[in-house]
Amino acid sequence: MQFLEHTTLKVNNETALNFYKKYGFEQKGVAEKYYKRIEPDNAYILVKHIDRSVVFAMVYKVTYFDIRGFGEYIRLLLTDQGVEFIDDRIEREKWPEMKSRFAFNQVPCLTENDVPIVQTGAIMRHLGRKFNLNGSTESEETFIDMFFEGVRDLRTKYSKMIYTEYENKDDFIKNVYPVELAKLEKLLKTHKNGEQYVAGDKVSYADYILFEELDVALILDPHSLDKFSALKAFHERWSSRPSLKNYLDRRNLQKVDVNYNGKQ
Ligand SMILES: N[C@@H](CCC(=O)N[C@@H](CS)C(=O)NCC(=O)O)C(=O)O
Repeated sequence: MQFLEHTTLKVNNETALNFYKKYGFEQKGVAEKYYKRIEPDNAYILVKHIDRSVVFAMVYKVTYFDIRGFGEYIRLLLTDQGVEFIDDRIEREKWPEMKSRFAFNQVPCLTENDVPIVQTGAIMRHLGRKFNLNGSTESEETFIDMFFEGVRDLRTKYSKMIYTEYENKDDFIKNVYPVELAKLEKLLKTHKNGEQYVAGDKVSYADYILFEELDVALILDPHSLDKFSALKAFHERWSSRPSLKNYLDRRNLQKVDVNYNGKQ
């Protein structure tokens, strides 16, 4: 997409004319007797075209490990929104020497035109503001924040099990997941009966975390969504979303791990 604009100048002498030509202005004509009190009274009309898509183009880089983890919400959002980004995947061995570059010594980090942003929630909200994924009203925005944080809580419980209590996996599937997923199912249904997006009829940044965590749930237990029809249908809709298709196909092909200890 191009956002062409032009800016126009008028000058009355050759020196000024040549000066502006050096900076990309073209002479488009002469306005006769333009000046009332200046000699010469003719004005050269100069025009410069500005491609705003170049001026405003942001360069994005997502720095994270070569796993899905927290970085995946950001990758999914940018991919779905058609925003190109540098997918910077850190090699584990290089991490110890890199860590101190990041504000809290952790990733994910989104770099936007050289400005680093860390903390997953802050990154997602930032992108939500940039790409209009924050709802249309203050209450929608609050709901989206609330939903996002709720899904993060589920992830925290999941991560604790994966990294520190993997032997409790069956118990987690039987007793923790159903309780947590029931909360999300209920909340999802409060907007358009859960048949569209988290916040109703418009995609928001919370949709990406929900999709990712439902996908992670299905990897842990392919039956985890059987009793949650709204969540299951949501996951199916997002799995076949055209804007994500290539990305998801590639991810499946490459068998990218969900967690860095290889358990899932
Ligand atoms: N509160 C942070 C936590 C980030 C975090 O825990 N990052 C982990 C990977 S998921 C990390 O950088 N681990 C490496 C380390 O701590 O050295 C967020 O939400 O982004």
